[in-house]
Amino acid sequence: MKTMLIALAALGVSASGASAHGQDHGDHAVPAAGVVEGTGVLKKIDAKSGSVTIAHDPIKALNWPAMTMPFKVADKAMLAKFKAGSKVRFDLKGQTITAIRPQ
Ligand SMILES: [Cu+2]
Repeated sequence: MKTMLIALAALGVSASGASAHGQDHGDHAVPAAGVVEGTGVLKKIDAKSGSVTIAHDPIKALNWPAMTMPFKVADKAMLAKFKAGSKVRFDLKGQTITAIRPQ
């Protein structure tokens, strides 16, 4: 019985660690891999501040699950031809989108 409780406690720790990882992956450091490509749907475009909210698909290279999150864009002009609802493909360097194109 004692052994079982210890095993459950260990499971609890690793499970909560995993979910925190998923929830706050937006704060992760820049991956060593450099530019990574992602796909998703534009939810919100803020051309003035140069940021977008994307419901992105899982990004395997970063071990990110699918989620909706904000990104900065390297150049605001890149956003001119997009609308909320557009399906896009984007290059990501850290938390910044360096290129974006229709999917
Ligand atoms: Cu995300």
